[in-house]
Amino acid sequence: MNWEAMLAPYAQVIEELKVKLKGMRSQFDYESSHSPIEFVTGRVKPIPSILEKAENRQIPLEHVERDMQDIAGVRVVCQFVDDIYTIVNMLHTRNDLTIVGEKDYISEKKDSGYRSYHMIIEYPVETIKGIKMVIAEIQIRTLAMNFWATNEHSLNYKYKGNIPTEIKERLQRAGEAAFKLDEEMSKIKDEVQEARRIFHEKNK
Ligand code: 0O2
Repeated sequence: MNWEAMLAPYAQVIEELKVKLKGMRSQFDYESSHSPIEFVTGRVKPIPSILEKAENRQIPLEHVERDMQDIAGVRVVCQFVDDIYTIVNMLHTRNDLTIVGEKDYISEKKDSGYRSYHMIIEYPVETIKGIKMVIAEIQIRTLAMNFWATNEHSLNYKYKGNIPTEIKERLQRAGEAAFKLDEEMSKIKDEVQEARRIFHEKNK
């Protein structure tokens, strides 16, 4: 399999989605209104991770493009939980992508304690051979959820998926604390937004 050639359209999708999402962010800034997007990142899944996931989930390599939905991954990080649903609703109205799946791991967290909103989209990308429909995953989460998930991901990597029970329990507690932080911040959201707006206006 020529992985580089196969993955090239995925890299293009990520770049295009990043430009569009960052564009949304700038539009909110120009209007001096609260942006539901704090920052956007993206990555093409590294080839060793694709191979490992394919093996774990028993996906034949010829079906990887069809069955592995996070080869192209874009992450949108927000300040507040409400912002996540604002972005979800905005993505639903777009004509340049089709939403083919959604998982709300916020209202129902994963057993690990993971919280995030996942959207699986189909996105048409122009290649030298014509239009290719590429599947990508958009993860939308708050800063607090992102902090938790990044640390848990590192620990999972370190312990090869078998995090010791004591650390797992700490992670569960940290996950609940992160959720509580999101809840408390939501309650003072208007105050925080007003403060940011004043700061923004002053520094224009
Ligand atoms: P990477 O690139 O290193 O992050 P599915 O289980 O397939 O039906 P799901 O849960 O949407 O549906 O997909 P999957 O494959 O379990 O997870 C996709 C991605 O979501 C993961 O990518 C992670 O980025 C994130 N994720 C899911 N569950 C967890 C979790 O418990 N903890 C953390 N930290 N992240 C999670 P990968 O494959 O881990 O690769």
